[in-house]
Amino acid sequence: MADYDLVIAGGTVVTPSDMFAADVGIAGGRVAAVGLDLRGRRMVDAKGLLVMPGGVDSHCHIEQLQDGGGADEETFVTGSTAALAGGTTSVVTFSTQFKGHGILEPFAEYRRRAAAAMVDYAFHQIITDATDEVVFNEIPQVAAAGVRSLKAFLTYDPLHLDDRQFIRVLAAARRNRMLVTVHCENYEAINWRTAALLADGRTAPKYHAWSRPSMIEREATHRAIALAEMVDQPIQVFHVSCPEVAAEIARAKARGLKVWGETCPQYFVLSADHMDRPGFEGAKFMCSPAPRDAAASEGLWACIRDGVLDIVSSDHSGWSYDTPVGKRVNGVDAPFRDIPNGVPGLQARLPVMFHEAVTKGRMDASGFVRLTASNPARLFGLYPRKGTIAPGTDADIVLWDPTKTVTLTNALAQHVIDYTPYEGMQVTGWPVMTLRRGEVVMRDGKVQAEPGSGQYLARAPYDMIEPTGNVPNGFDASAFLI
Ligand code: DUC
Ligand code: ZN
Ligand code: ZN
Repeated sequence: MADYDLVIAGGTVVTPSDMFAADVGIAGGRVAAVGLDLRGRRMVDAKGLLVMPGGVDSHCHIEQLQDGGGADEETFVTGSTAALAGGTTSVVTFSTQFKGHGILEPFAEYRRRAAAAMVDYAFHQIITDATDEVVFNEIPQVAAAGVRSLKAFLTYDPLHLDDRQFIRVLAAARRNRMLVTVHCENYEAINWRTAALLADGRTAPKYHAWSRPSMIEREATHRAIALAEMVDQPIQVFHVSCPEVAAEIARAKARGLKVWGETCPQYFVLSADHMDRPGFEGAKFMCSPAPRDAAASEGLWACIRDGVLDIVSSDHSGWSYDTPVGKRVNGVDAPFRDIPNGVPGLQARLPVMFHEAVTKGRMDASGFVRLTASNPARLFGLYPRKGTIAPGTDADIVLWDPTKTVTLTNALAQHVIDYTPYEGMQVTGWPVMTLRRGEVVMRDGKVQAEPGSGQYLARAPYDMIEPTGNVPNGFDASAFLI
């Protein structure tokens, strides 16, 4: 007799801590059993395949509203399609604030737009203007609506916060039990070098990397950590590009601070040289922080092995190469300063990282699952519902063929963006089926999911982001509404 709606039979189940031959029984959209000889009304043959938790991409920009109107090209439908095609079943994306405005209206608009998603989704709330109204009145309301992370930019016009504003965001997060994620680069240093580069006629995309060398990322990371320590507020440093930046996080961890570090596929397989392609082509690889060099990429693996960096997200950012609203929005002769930053990676994240991590023998599949699914789920309050395979968890599962070799091209990509920075890269290891809450939503590259079938993941307070209780002089300044 069949005990389950569906059984994935004969594969190798990969959890964050283990790998073993077993069947997975699914009932009511959840994992009901992991065991041997399970019988389901439907059977999926997973012989020769890895059965892994669906990816959790905790940093991706989807349908992000732009100052002055419009939104990113990547919609919640196209972004979901790309994610599911690549084996990712949950995302944490952004609700953004525009200076001079509050956060409640855009948050409602993001909730409205995201209702079309097919992946499950949560939000980080970007704060660009830490007014009294936002900090004391509105942040508590988005927290109550299930947003447990804020994002602060220490650079970028018009997003960046000065130190005073950043401290106010840290304090608001502490009062409301939220994590703060931080884009760490020094605003004034970038502007200073950019002005000099442009004055010298150095406008090509490759000078993007020259404008923001690694020490300005290191400085901002150091500062963010010091200020977070003063407030006693846990933070995650986004998109760490190189080991010298990760060293700041390692020092903080060694002192017992709640500081985590994320990196992205682009920092393993791209370098500043990619931005030196002829003409405007280098724009395809422009993101911030800028990719560094091969030694930096290799050095990131030691940071991962040592547990300093524990999450790989995509930082997917939707700018096409050839459309008027994308990288060319200011023309093909635009100086690097005026070219939108960001690379797409929602779909490519898992294949690129599996190839670099597992196929190349740097770690086993459990390590890969930790980096790309379970650690992001833990840090953002979604675990164990997301990020592992065990009785009671959502049946978000990717069946992965570790022997399948594929050449990445934009023709294979299902995002709306018209290029991939990984064009021509050969990877071994490929998602062949994705299940989201027990439903087969991708088979052999074909995504079949109803728009609107994704669920909003409201997050409740969780232990990992509780403050430590250590404040300078035992005086908790964050308790004061200042
Ligand atoms: N950097 C970011 O911080 N966000 C999106 C794109 C990028 O390159
Ligand atoms: Zn960023
Ligand atoms: Zn980003």
